[in-house]
Amino acid sequence: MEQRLSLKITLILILMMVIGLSVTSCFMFFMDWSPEESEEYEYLIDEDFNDGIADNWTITDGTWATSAVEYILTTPAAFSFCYGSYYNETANNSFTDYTFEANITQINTDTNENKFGLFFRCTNPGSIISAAPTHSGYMLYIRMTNSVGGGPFWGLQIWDGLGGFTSLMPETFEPNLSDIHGTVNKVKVDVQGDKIDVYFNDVFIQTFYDSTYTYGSVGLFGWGGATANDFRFDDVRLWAVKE
Ligand SMILES: [Ca+2]
Ligand SMILES: [Ca+2]
Repeated sequence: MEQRLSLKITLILILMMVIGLSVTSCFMFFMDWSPEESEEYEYLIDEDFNDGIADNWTITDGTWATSAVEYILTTPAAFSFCYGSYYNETANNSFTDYTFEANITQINTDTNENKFGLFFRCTNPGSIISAAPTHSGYMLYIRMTNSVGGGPFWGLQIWDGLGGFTSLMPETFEPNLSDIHGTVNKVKVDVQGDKIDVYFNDVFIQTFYDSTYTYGSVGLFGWGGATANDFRFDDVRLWAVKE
């Protein structure tokens, strides 16, 4: 009898554990576990441009305007020229590990040279189009299409501060991006030590390991094309683990 009783108790305990685990996993499934919701993290940039002011942004090249909705870059019809705006480039280029994201859109339908996206870990924010280019850091770009056609594409480059770059990710087709002009794409990069994670539209895409730049500021950019380009940036956020 005693053996039966202890067997019953054991079975009941196992049943309670199974129920407990199921309830916990259901709870975790429905919870939002994104780091931006956590008290462990703090925003260092949180800009929606809805006040009509691009607070702490420094324009390096190009014509940038702030509507009460978003940050607008108009590039001239200047093939292979890049235009950037950096977040407070002199004061905040010591960011180290962080997550950086923005909603980015191309309005016009130039079908050729039209890269745009995020600069991160810029140790020397500056022009990459002048006669003496100084920009150094990573460039994560998306592109609706290219001269060959197809798309959308993306790529990840390391700029050396002398106008040259190497590709961590050569231009690649990516189905999780939209190639419909006027449609928002959310671009996100997470840098922790030498680990670089890329996300598009909240979908994890790929991890890279590179230690060329371990700290630096962030920026937004768009390239000129065969025609003038109209790029839009919104909901630019950067967060990091609280000190
Ligand atoms: Ca906005
Ligand atoms: Ca603002």
